[in-house]
Amino acid sequence: MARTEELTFICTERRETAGPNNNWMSTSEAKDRLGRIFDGCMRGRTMYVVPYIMGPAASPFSKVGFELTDSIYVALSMLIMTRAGDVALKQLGESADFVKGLHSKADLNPERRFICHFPEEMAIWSVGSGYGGNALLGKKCFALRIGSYMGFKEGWMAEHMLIVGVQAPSGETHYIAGAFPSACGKTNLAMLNPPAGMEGYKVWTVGDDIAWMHVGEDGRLWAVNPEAGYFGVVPGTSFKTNPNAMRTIQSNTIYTNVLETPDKGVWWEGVDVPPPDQGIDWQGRPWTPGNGEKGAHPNSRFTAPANQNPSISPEWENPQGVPISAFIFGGRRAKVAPLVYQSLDWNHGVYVGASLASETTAAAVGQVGVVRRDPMAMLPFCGYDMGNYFGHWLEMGKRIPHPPKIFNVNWFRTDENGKFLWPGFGHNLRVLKWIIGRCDGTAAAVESPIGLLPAEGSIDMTGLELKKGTMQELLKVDPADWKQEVESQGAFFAKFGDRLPAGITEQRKALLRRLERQAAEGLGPGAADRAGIAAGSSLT
Ligand code: OXD
Ligand code: MN
Repeated sequence: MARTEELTFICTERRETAGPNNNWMSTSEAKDRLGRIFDGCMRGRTMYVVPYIMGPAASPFSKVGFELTDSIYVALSMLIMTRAGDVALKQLGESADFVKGLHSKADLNPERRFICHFPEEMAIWSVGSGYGGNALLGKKCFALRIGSYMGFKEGWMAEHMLIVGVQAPSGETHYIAGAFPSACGKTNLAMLNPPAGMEGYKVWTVGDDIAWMHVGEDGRLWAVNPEAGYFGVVPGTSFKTNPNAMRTIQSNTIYTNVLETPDKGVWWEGVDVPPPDQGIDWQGRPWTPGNGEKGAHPNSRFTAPANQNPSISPEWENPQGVPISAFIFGGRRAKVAPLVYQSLDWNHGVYVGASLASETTAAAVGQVGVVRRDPMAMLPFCGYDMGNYFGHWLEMGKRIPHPPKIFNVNWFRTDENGKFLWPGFGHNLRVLKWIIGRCDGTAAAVESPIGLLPAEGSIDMTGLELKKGTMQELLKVDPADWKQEVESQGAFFAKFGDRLPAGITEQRKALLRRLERQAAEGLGPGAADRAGIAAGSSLT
C-alpha cells in the first residue's frame, strides 16, 4: 500500500557514500541477502522483460532502463509510466549503458522485502513488494535515487519537482518547477485551473512529480519530465478538487486498492458520486456504506497516461525540455512561513530549499502537526549523502549563468481558530503570477529578514475578496517564531556533520543576523548599529 522507507537501502562500497539520510548495506551483503530471496522466486510464473526510456524519446537527456519482473501489474504500469518497448531498444542501440532493474513479488513477505539501489553500478533490486513506489523501478528508484547520484557525478539535477507552464493573456509562457513534500497538493498544482477573475491565464502540465534538469547553451536551466504517466493518489480526487485529473483517469487507467463496485467500476472516498449500495473494499472484503471501513485505502493509486491530461503542455515531450524561470519550495505550515517569499539569491534559495519542512497530517500514521524537515522534498529520494547533495546545489549555482529565481510558498497558513487563511487550489495562480512578475522585474517586493515579500497590492486579487487584514496575516514574519525556526533548522543541519557545506552554515548565520537586526531595529532607529549587528547580505 505504500513505500517502505525502512526497507529501502542505498548499497555502495563505503557507508559514507550513502550518508546519514539513507539506510545503507554494502554492495556484497545486499547481493548475497537479496540473491538468496531471488533464487528461484519466479519459478512457475511469467517473467516480463520491460525495456524503457526515462525522458522523451530521442532527447539527449533521456536514459534507458530494463526491468525484469514477475508482476503483470508492474509490467502494464511501466507501459503507462514510461516509454517502453521497441522505442527503448532503438534508443539504446548497441550501447550497454542502461540501468539494470530486477523486481519480484516473491512471497510479498515484509520480512523478506528489500528495495536496494546500487548507484555505483546503475542497478536496482527490489523484492517482496508490489506497491508502485517500490516496484515501478523507473520512478523513485531510477529517476530520483539513481538519477540524483548520476546528476551529482555528471553535473545535472534530478529533482522531486513538478513542472508547469504558466501562460499569460499575452501568450507568453513561463515555466516553474516546484518541490513539495507529500500531502501538499502537488498534483493539484500541476493541473491547476485558473480562478474566477484570471480566465485569461492557462496552466500547462509538463510533469507532476519529477524533473531532470541540465544547463542549456543559452545559460538557462532546462527541464524534462522523465515520466510518461501519473501515479497519483485517488482518495479526494474529484471534479471539484481536480477536474483535469478526473478527465485523465476515465480510461486506460490502472487502479489499485480502491473499492470495486458491483458493475466492475471503481469508487473512492471524496469522489463526486455517492457510494454504491455494496462493493468489494480495497482488502477484497464485502463492503457497505457506513460499515466503519474505508472502501479505498487512503493511499490507493491510479496509473494513467500523461497524454490524456487535458492540460498537458504542448512542450511536454520536447527533447530539449522547457526553460525554468523559477523554483518554488513549499510545505504545510500553520504558522511561521508566509504565503510566498523570494530568496535573496541562489545560495540563499538553496538554504530555503534545504530547510524545507512540512507538518504531518492525519493522512499519515503518527502525531498530527509535527514539523518534519524534508530538504527539497528529497529526503526519501536522495541516492547519496545529503550534505554532498547540498554542495551539488551550491555548485550548480555557479554553473548556471541565468539560474531560476527561488521562492518559498505556503498555502496552509491558519488563523487563531485553525482555519486556512488562503483559499488555495486555483487561487494559487495569483501567487505564481507574482513569482513570474518577480522574474520579469514587473512585480514589486519589500525586504524582510527572511527574503523578499510581495509589496502591498502586488498580488493580483481580481475576483477574490479576503477579509480585511488577512493578506497582512498571510505575509507576516513573526520574529519570535522565526528565531525558533532557525534554531530548529540548526539542529536538523547538525545531523549532517562535517559533510554539511560551509555555504549552508553561512546562510543560516546570515539569516540569524538579519533577524537579530530586525529585532534590534524594533527598539528604535540606530539600535542595531549601536548593538554592533551587521546588516545581512546585500539585497539584489
Ligand atoms: C509519490 C511520492 O508517490 O512522492 O510520488 O511518494
Ligand atoms: Mn512524489
